[in-house]
Amino acid sequence: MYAFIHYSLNTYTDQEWGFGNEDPKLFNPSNLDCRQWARVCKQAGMRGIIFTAKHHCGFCMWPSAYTEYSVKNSPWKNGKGDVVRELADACREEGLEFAVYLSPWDRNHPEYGRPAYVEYFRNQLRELLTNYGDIFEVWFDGANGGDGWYGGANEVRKIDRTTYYEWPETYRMIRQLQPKCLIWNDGSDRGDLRWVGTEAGNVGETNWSLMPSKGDTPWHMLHYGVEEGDVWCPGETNTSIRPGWFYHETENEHVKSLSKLMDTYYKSVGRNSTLLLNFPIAPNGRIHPNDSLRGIAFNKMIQEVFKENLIDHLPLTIDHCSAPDSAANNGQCSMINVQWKKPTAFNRFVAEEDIRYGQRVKKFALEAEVDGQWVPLKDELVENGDGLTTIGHRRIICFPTVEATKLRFTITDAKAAPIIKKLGVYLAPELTADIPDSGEKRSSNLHYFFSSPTQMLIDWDTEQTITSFRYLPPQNTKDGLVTHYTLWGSTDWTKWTKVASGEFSNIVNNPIWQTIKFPAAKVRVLRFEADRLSSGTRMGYGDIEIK
Ligand code: FUL
Repeated sequence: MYAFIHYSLNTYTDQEWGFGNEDPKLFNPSNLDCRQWARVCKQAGMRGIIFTAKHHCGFCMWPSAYTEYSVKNSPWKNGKGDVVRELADACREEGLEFAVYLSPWDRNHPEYGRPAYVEYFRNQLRELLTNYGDIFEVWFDGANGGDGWYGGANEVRKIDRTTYYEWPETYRMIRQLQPKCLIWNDGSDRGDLRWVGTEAGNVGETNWSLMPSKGDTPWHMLHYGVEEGDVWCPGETNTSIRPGWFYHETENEHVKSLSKLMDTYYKSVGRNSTLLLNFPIAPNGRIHPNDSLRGIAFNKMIQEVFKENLIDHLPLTIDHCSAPDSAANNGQCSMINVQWKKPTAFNRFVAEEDIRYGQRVKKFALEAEVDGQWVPLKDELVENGDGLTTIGHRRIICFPTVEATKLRFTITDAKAAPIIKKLGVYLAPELTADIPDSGEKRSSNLHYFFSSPTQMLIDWDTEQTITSFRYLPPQNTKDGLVTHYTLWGSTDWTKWTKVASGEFSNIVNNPIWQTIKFPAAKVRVLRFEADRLSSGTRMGYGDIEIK
């Protein structure tokens, strides 16, 4: 587990994606404290921090020599500050590793889309890789919405993400400057670890650490890995402790609950993946107490669940059985048996392969002897099937508590002779008094209807004063999500006044509630227009809330 930290001008404009023309003067935290970030992350069980040195808006959190669009033109520390430096130092003081997120898409730079920008990008990366000590990972976000300020051009710039950035050249530079640094890349050239295809905090229960070295990576490859892949490219599950990546005051009560975070842990670390958990920084320059307390509680809960391995001091016996489906060992398989002196209660099973020898297990079975009867156990977090497929670096299986005298773990199919490094059996405490869930409620009892495929009308019948509009995009499809909108209000159905317009940043990858605030408007009817959709022709929605 390691932390993401999202902090930029967006923190001061309440946005998820800056357009690139936001004023650097907005960056003026009253109490910026990187030591606090590092301490919180450490107590939350994180081994390192990946920091948004530059997000899509192009604003640099370090005084880059190659642009004026940075902290050096902000009032913070009279332009003499360097957030990257302060955080790199704080990480070292706390014994954490440090890494950087550098957005390839830059909505500020005038040359974006042309070759000169690629050189600029590399120069910035060189600064980060030479001036701040060891960097454990570089994160090259593939997101690109096309439009931006681009030095005042205000236009849409399309790039070919497979060729434009000339990744092979950049990779050579990284390998030379920081040989141990991992490359995360969502673009075309395979990096050292991969996105898992969602920002919701889960990877497939079947999760191979292999990928094909070339070609496109459709969602199922990202999410499940590729059994026959030819390069080692494990999944990194990235998600935020709140709905958004950047801080929004409206989300203070929506920090993820402990059970949601544990679910994320089991579906990432417990599925052969690392977990990259984001903590946004609040405008004062600190992690908000709601997030820090929840992060620390999360780590405490993990320690609690895995505090005692119930098979630690027991002898394991190995039997051989036949596994006609298995290519390994001529159809033979191994059955590992554990026996307790008296019935023992447990609800978690952990297995780890020694991945120095690759990832081998394809399928296994788990059975417990309860009252003299063998009962099969299955992963309760998986909807279809028993979920007992790949293992890899670590696999955690969750099931309702059983009281058993014996446990049997059988590898029924493997690519080669399996090498199991560790087994564990645990009793996780019940989460009885959970912190209220971040779960967003459906609260609408509004009267709304579509006047066209891209236009929704909300009608109250009487005049209302409204100051905010919230849109929950559809949750089970990538089609019809509104990415750009205009809101019009009317009191008589004839004269329409523009209430707000703009972009719902990053809505496709992270389809969370979007909140628009505006000066009080008197309306009887509101028109929500989709100026642009993610794809498809019909606007979709999960819910609407207006106040
Ligand atoms: C996405 C970005 O567009 C978000 O803003 C965020 O940085 C997330 C980690 O990656 O693709």
